[in-house]
Amino acid sequence: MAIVYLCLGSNMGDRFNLVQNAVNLFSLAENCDIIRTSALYETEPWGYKDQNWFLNLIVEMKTSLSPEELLAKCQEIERFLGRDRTIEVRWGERLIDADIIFYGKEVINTEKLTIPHKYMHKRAFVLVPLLELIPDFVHPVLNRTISQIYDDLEDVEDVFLYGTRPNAAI
Ligand code: A4P
Ligand code: MG
Repeated sequence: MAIVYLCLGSNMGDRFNLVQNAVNLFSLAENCDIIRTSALYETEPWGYKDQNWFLNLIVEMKTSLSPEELLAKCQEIERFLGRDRTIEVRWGERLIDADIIFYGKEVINTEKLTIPHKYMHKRAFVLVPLLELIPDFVHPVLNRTISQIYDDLEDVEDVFLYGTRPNAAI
């Protein structure tokens, strides 16, 4: 059994329903038990800026799936919700994205998987919801807590609790 953290995101279509459906599908998945989720956030695009804002949240889950099986489950849920990777650009728009941020304290570097997620320490949209759940968790490669990593962030993109973004069309 491992405790894992997934970051879910959407910036196309009915973003709210897509992330909610993704959480529901993980809760129904065999060998996956959701423990908690963070709040839902509306976040400025990181990376490629000229695209819609995202909705993001973190899901904390207990699972007996291996990291590879969990990745396959993430991709199955993405596909089920309509994601087609063949028409996407890097860091561009997507209906739904489910990334594995942490798998316990494991460090994995294979062709298919990098855990902890390779950009998580640069992304406020990942760190802010993680701060709610595990501020004192020590990143197994950087050897710093989530709070410390967040405090050191440069170029912080805007992150609002869903519904509190000024002038947003909800
Ligand atoms: N892969 C390797 N490690 C992992 C992991 N830890 N979790 C591999 C999930 N997948 C992992 O995935 C491509 C491949 O990454 C997978 O086949 C898997 O084998 P992908 O989801 O298509 O993503 P990518 O290549 O990492 O690039 P992508 O999706 O363009 O970028 P990201 O890193 O997923 O970022 N801004 C805000 N505010 N909120 C967002 O959610 N998301 C992105 C996409 C960019 N900007 C954003 C957001
Ligand atoms: Mg991804």
